[in-house]
Amino acid sequence: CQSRAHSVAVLGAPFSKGQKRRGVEHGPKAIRDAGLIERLSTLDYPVHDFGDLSFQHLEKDEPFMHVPFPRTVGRANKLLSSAVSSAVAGGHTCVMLGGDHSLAIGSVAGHAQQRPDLCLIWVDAHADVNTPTTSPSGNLHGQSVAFMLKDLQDKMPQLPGFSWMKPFLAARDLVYIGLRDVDPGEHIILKNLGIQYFTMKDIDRVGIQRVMEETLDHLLTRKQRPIHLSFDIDAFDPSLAPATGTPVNGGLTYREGIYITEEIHNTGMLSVMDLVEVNPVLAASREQVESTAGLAVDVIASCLGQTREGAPLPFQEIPSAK
Ligand code: B3U
Ligand code: MN
Ligand code: MN
Repeated sequence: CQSRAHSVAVLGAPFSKGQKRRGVEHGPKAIRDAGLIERLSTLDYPVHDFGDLSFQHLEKDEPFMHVPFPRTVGRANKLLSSAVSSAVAGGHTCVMLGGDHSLAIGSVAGHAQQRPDLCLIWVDAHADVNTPTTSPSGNLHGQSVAFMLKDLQDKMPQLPGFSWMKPFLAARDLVYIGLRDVDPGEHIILKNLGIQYFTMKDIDRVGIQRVMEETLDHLLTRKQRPIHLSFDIDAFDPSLAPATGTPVNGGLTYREGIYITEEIHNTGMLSVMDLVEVNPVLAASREQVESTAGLAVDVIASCLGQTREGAPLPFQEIPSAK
């Protein structure tokens, strides 16, 4: 299938100012330490590790309303969007390692610069679609999608740091999977815009197989087009992914998570993915860091073609006895 022909670019984004807890900037290192590059090199395409971006620290960055660090977040995302745009233009399938989920603003925007017809699959306990006005926390990692949606344009104030971008995504080109902690303002947005979403309750009711069938039908039936997968590790149950900033009980099982990524790989249309919100500092132990980061590696490898059935490489046929 199509994504096999591509090379993979890995891009680290050690950034945490989309929320107030420290540690999520160490996500890229934790995921690399869990063996990401080695694992991807067992799959059958070239892997280019582009290293980590370095984000500037801004001395003066007053809150906008109750939104902290708007200029810092805006500038980091501007930098990330150019990096993702270049990687996609260079013919790579791009893997962005966060960092907090505000980074999806730059990642999806940079992807859209090259592939304006992309669609977005958002796997998360949270909808991250608050506007600065509806947000209970003010944190920008809970508002990423609101910056992207054309349909929310008239509800978004102009934040300092974000003049480089314009909303580019239609509500019908987005599907959520795994929701279980949605704020009241977000719920109204999901309903008013008619966004397709599957909560954990939907997964309980119809099963992950049907959820994926409906997700891909919704996004790909009319035409084949590039997929952006934005995967927040807190979509998983906290028993599997404890090292994250805002764990919510009742999340995806390991098998549900991997089923999602296997099905996305099978479309052959995955173009960019984000793996965000791994926070090694918030873990209670080393084991928790390793299990959360190891899970992130499994998710990424599965998106890129690692199968539970077993990959055919390095054998094309059964080796003879001698
Ligand atoms: N919806 C809440 C909480 C939250 C969103 N994303 C995360 N937490 N990780 C908010 O702050 O907008
Ligand atoms: Mn998120
Ligand atoms: Mn989340």
